[in-house]
Amino acid sequence: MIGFFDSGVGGLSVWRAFQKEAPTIPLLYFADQEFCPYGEKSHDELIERADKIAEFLISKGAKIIVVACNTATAAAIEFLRNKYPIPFVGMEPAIKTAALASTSKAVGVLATEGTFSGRLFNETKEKYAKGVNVIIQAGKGMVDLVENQLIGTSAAHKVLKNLLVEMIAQDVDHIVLGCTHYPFLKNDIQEIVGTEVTLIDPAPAVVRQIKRIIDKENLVFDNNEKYQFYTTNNNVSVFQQQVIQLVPITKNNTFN
Ligand code: DGN
Repeated sequence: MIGFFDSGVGGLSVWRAFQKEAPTIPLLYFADQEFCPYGEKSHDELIERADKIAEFLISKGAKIIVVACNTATAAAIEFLRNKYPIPFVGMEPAIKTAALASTSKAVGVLATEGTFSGRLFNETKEKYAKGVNVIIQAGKGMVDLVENQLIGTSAAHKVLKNLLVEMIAQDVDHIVLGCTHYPFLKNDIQEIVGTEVTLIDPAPAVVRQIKRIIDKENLVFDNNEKYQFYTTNNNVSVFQQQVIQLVPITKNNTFN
């Protein structure tokens, strides 16, 4: 089994990309909704949560863990890799892809404060975005839009319009969706910025990395298409509705 975790349902954007490519591998998705959002939590708090969740996923049989959250990756992936013997795949800040593809030499990055303050983001920006104007914007309120099932609503439009003003003014031609919740708002964002701006979802690159690890480590799964979903929120039926709305696969699903 492969374990995925995030502060909430955002990591399902990575889960769905992997599930589409490898539909027979059993997957366990863990949403830490009781502690959502992760964006403004301290690195120490995030390490503590990631540690507990990894222990749980390994106890359930995870052979790989995907940290399907940019904020938790920034805070905790080194800790997890040092502590546990299984491979961990984290989220990559896709600035390199955006900077290389940009012709206007202006790119936008939407992510959480936690991601922007992490070493990974700043090193990647230094290394790969020289000579490119990188406009960063913390996506305040965007996680709530996805968690509260407000995708495609006028409330979503209002929040996003304010957040995107600066990027539009600076003439960006690519925007990185640097939080796993954000790809679920892709249509809403595209409507505001126009189709000439390319939105970059890092999920496909992460899926390629998971597949490389499966091959390299010769990992074998029992191919039973079983999907398990866990939440730390005590309202499992709300979680179930959220999952079905975002990744409408109802076959062989169990919820806890
Ligand atoms: N989905 C997460 C991320 O990719 O950063 C966390 C967002 C949050 O909890 N604020």
